[in-house]
Amino acid sequence: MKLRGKISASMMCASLIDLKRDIHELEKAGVDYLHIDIMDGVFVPNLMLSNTFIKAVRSVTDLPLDMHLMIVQPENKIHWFDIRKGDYVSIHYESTSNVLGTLQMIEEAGGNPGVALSPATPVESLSYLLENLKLVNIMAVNPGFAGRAMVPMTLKKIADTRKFLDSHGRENTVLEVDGNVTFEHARLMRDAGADMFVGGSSGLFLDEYPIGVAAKKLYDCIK
Ligand code: S6P
Ligand code: MG
Repeated sequence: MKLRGKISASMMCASLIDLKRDIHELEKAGVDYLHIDIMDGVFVPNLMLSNTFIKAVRSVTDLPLDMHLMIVQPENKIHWFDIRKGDYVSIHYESTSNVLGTLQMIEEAGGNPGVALSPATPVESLSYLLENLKLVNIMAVNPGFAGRAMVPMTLKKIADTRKFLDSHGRENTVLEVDGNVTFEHARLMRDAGADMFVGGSSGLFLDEYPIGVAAKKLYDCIK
């Protein structure tokens, strides 16, 4: 059975000046998670968000977080983060030689562990991690920036991932898709088997619609 389609709002696309206003609009719109991209300038060529940012977010909302760590050696940094029950915390498969150990650390810290796969990383990388995984984040763009175009193989990769998870008895592992989630792409990604959609500059923080209207349209695409 399909999991309910969920939206995880990409906070690097929110207004840093009017962050509180945007978070309250996201709450009103009923988004499921706040997606927090953490970038270290090494794993990806960009610096973004931080544990201090998370603290600020926590001071104005109880929404659960969906942390996406794009940092090298995450195993040395998991303890920096305020991880709470109900949060997802994903590390990149490509970011450490100790993927399994880091997932175990996330679980011990009270979070739901996830693995993100950059576009060129095969789905089969998940083979020996499935028992420790609550979420797989399929990157639809090369990680590092908002506003990039979807890599064409993404829809096939989502379908392959869903098939892979289901054939290993992991129907309840959440399949998240991150990057260039437009309304049109969201429909296709949903049909391919995605459950959680990162709403960024393509489908949630838009010039033409307020957040509440965009969220409603996006939810309509992922029923
Ligand atoms: C990219 C990052 C993403 C972006 C999101 C932006 O490295 O992991 O979470 O914030 O993809 O969305 P969009 O619609 O601008 O691609
Ligand atoms: Mg992300």
